[in-house]
Parts: sequence; structure tokens; C-alpha cells
Amino acid sequence: MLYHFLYPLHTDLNFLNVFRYITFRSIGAAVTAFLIVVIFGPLFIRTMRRFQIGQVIRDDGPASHLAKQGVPTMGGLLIIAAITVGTLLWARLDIWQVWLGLFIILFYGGIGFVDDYRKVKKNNSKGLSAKGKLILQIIGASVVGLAIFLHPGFDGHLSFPFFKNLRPDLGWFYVVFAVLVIVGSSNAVNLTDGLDGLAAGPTVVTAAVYLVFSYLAGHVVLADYLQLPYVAGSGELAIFCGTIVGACLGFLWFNAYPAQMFMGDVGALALGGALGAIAIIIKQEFLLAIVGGIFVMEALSVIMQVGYFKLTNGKRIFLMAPFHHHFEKKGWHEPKVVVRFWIVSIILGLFAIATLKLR
Ligand code: 57M
Repeated sequence: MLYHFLYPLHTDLNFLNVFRYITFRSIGAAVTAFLIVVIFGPLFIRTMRRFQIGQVIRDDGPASHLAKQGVPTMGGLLIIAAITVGTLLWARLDIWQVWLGLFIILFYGGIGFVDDYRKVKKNNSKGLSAKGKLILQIIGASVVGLAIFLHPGFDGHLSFPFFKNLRPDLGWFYVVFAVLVIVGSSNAVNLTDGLDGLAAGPTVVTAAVYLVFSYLAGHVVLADYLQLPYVAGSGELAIFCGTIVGACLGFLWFNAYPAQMFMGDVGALALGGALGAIAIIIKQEFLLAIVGGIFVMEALSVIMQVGYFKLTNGKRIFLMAPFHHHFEKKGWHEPKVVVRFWIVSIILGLFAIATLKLR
């Protein structure tokens, strides 16, 4: 919005020229989203406490989690508000990809909200049925897949880090692929969100890396130089990524151990869905498996554990899945698990950036 109001005035007020730059607006967007969460966080926590909207803790988890009973949840509402306001303020609103990003975060946030609300209302840890949640996620992701497919500039080629000449064309199947990436990413972030700061940290890293890639993918000269697929308009998604970085850093302020609030499904499903959608829109789908390696490992640990559990009638690979509970059960203190996962995430983020030159 600021771009549309302020940039046209640059002919009279020269300094307003700065609103043309995606770099400047991405930083502005990140700071705005951060401040919204940090400023409204205490009020949000107090309100959730007053209305007794707190986490219901399962009694079959690690014992240390029982102390978290009643911690205010649904902090994702604040995250989503900050991302939406930040994006509307700083992004160019004539770029369709920006609306697609906002759509997925609001749609998936809506699914998570219904799930959280039911849990809180019924005062147990079960919300929407797994099937109901999956169907809704598929519907939301299909809208994104179809919007990309039906756009005149559609390109169904995949791109892989390291293999610049490997570019299979998926054609209409790209829509199915988009659904798999978005739904998979949303659920993987949701599974990861089980320790204080565990989901928000790697989300910051992933969104920061995608901020860089979105900028490059939308820059015709740099995309060509770095041999990335050029996606017209995708540079504006850097601003959307900036708001995710800012909002999650602000959320971490309160979610750092010992957490004063959790993001809830409303936050985890929305953030995961948004990361998946960004990867699809800027055509860097496989990069998500690298930079979001923590989410991938967490999801794989659940798939392996549940599969093995069923095959062997109750035997386990890990002491408990998802993976982070395994380390807790081994006696690592919660912040130690979280900070070590962050370290791995940062290293994966740096590696993802390095793929720019390894082609
Ligand atoms: C959500 N939710 C957290 C919070 C957060 C198939 C199965 C592996 C599914 C999995 C599952 O249900 N995962 C999805 C995980 C919950 O956090 C809430 O949920 C939101 C995210 N959706 O924002 O609102 C708990 O996580 C802790 N937490 C923190 N700090 C945070 O910042 O400490 C969350 C955020 C919170 C809090 O304790 O209550 C969760 O873990 O439930 N199921 C599991 O994860 C369960 N695993 C399991 O049953 N494993 C089995 C296999 C055979 C399936 C096994 O390995 O034996 C575990 N989770 C729990 N208890 N709580 C184990 C049992």
C-alpha cells in the first residue's frame, strides 16, 4: 500500500524513491511484523489467560510437558495478523503472487483456528478430525496450484539444486505436485511444533532463505546469471517472506523457553502452508527439502515410527516420535534440543544459499 501511495510522490520528494526497492520494503515489512507481535504480545497473552484459552497437555508425552498445562495458545493469530498487515503495507498489491501468499496463510490459519478452538472449547487435545483437516488442506493447496497452472505465464518445469539441466515438465500434474508440497510442508511444520521455539526458529531461517531466492527469482538479470527460473513478479514475495521472518522473531520473544505462549495449529499450519506455497510460486520446490530439513526429518521420524510400530505390533525406532521427543526422553534438557535443532537449521540455510553457486 505504501508503495502505491508514496512512490508516485518521488518526483517531488526525491527520498520517496526508496519505496521502489524490494530490499528496503522487505526490511520495512520484517520490522513492522516484528513490532506488531512484540507490542501486542503481552496484551494477547493477558487476554488469552483471561478467557482461559490455554493448552491442554496430553498425559502420554514427556513428563516435563505437564508443567505447560494452560500456557496461552493460538499465538498464530498474532503471527498471521502481523504477516497480513506487514504485507498489505509494504508489498505491491497489483502482484497476484502476493495475494496467493496471503490467501494460503489465511486459509490454513482458518483450518488451524477451527482445530484449536474445538480443542480449547472441548477442553481436550483432540480438535478437527485428521481426515477433515487433510481435506481442507488439499482444497486450499489446490486453489494455489490451479491459480499458478491457469496463469498465462505457467511453467510446469521443475528445478533442482545442483542439476541445472534437469528440468522435467510436469504439465497439469504440477497442480497435484503443488498440493503435495504445500500440504506436506504445513503438516511437517505442525509436527515440529512440539517444543518451545522449535518451529519458529527454523521457520525464520527458511523464510529468510526464501526471501533471498524470491528476490533473485523475480530479478530478470540475476535469475539469468544464477541460472534460476525467472518468475515475473515473484520479487514481491520477498516482502511476504520478510513479514514471516519478523513475525516469527517477534513470536520467539514470547515462545522462547519457558514459553509464555504457543502458536497453536492456527500458526503452525499457516506458516508451513505459506512456506510450501512460496517454494511453489518461485519454482524452488526442492530447495525446501534442504533449508527446511528439520521439518523433513521430523515428518520422516513420524512416518518411520508409525510404520514400524504398525508392522511390528508395537516396537519403536525412536524412544518417541516426532524426533524431538526422542532426545527429551534421552535426558537432553528442552532448550538444548531446540538450540541444537536451530544450529542444524542455520547450517542447512547456509547450504541452501550455497546451492546458488553449485549449479
Ligand atoms: C501437533 N502438538 C504438540 C501447541 C502447538 C502421528 C503423531 C506422531 C502426531 C503427533 C501430533 O499430534 N502432532 C501434531 C503436536 C502440542 O503443541 C500444540 O500443538 C500446536 C502445534 N500443532 O502450537 O499448541 C504440545 O507440544 C508442546 N509444545 C511446547 N512448546 C511449543 O512452543 O512445548 C508445543 C509448542 C504442547 C506442548 O506440550 O501441548 C504435541 O506434541 O502434542 N503426535 C505426537 O506428537 C505424539 N507422538 C506420539 O504419539 N508418538 C508415538 C507414535 C507411535 C505415533 C510414539 O512415538 O510412541 C507426542 N505428543 C504428545 N504426547 N504431546 C507424544 C505424546
